[in-house]
Amino acid sequence: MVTNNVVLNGENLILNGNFEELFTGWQVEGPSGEQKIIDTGHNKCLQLSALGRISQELTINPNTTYTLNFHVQAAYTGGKAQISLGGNNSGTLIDESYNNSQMELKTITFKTGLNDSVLKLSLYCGGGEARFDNIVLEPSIPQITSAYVYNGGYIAINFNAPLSDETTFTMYINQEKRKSMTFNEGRNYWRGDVSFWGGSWAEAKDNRTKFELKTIVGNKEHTLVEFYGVSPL
Ligand SMILES: [Ca+2]
Repeated sequence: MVTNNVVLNGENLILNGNFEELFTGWQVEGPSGEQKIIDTGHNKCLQLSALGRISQELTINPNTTYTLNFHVQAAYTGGKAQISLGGNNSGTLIDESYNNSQMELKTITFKTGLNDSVLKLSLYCGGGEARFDNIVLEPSIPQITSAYVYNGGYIAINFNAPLSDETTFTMYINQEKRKSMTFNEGRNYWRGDVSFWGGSWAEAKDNRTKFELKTIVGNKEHTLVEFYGVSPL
């Protein structure tokens, strides 16, 4: 067995979630001066005063589980940093507040509604001053721990956790789109003949053959893993 796969990093759906490009990608709401970017020289973060609010709208898939990671801080005692997520059809999905006085990493996992196609993320302040940084939104697709060819014609794909949602994957072989398969919620691996993905045994046995497993993230296709054909020993 040869594991020659390259697992790629997830893709952040948020534009400029680390505020290194100031307010690029964000809609600034509320009175001016209530929202600013603090620059420590090697990192920039968002600071909101009581009436400050910024938001970003994103294309998302309906009925899909997403994970939002972010750093947050309520800079003064009694202050609150707030984050809300709304679907264009289902309305408010999440509205959370945080009062930790130091920057901390937080995670929210949520599912979009059946008829949602746009998600609005809002950051605001419920008193004192709220700071945010490193906002990352990704679909909750479990990481692929390995993907490879074995016995000259079979493909194995292993996830590090069961799928949160029914998810469609598409295989590209040598840059050519071949076949898609939809995996059920709860599945955490796949094994089968390369032909299920539209490939041949000759391709699977050739170590120049490049396999790329992709899925739709937001509104574009994203490569989850790359691996190559393997000559049987
Ligand atoms: Ca930053």
